[in-house]
Amino acid sequence: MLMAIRGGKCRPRAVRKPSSDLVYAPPVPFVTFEGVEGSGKTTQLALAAERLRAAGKTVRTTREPGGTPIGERIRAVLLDAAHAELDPMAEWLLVEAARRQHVRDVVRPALADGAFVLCDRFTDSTEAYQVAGRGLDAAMVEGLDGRVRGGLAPDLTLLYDLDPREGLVRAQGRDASPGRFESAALEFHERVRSGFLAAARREPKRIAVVPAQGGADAVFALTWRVLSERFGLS
Ligand code: ATM
Repeated sequence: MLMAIRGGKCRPRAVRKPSSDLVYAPPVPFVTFEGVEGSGKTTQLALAAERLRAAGKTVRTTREPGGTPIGERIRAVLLDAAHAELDPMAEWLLVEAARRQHVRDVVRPALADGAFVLCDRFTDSTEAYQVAGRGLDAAMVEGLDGRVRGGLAPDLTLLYDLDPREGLVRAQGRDASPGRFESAALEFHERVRSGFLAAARREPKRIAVVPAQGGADAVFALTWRVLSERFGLS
């Protein structure tokens, strides 16, 4: 039987498709990188990919929203600061549309090919941004999101935790013009951070909270410690 690595142990990973038939996914990890704006998760993902490749792993990096030609177009709509009037439910449905395409066209095929898949944001961002941040109904979001993912869940999530005030200063230094999420009020970003931390409290085995205040190298030492312990790498 094919096995998946989770919580340091090998267990079968059963994936329930919407049609309710069970398939077994290959024994390779699906790792997601989460955090508030400016938390440094994208840099950590790139460093992790480099280190894993140096260790001989096949690695596929990707992101949400995005990762497919359709998803990248949806991303542009979502991030455009000119779209200030975008309705919260419309925003969520765009996120889910991009995710559906991404899971089908990128994540599942890469896992099937035996690649280590590193994804910049995934379903925890929906809980943080759309539920905690925008105030959408948690059960509604969870229900559709589960269908969209077809039951696919990360084996490990690295959550880079940072005070959003610091993150927004970092992001302003990085981006020429602020995007639609970056332009939201500080209180919104504080709710997003609380949403991420609530998910981490609920799922401590899957979500590793990494303090993100330090420089990229210092934070990467923590990233690598989590990855190497979880997946038995040296
Ligand atoms: P990043 O480049 O920071 O990952 O920005 C993508 C944005 O997409 C992010 N904005 N900020 N800050 C949050 C947003 N997003 C959601 O609102 N819900 C989601 O489910 C995902 C995956 C992303």
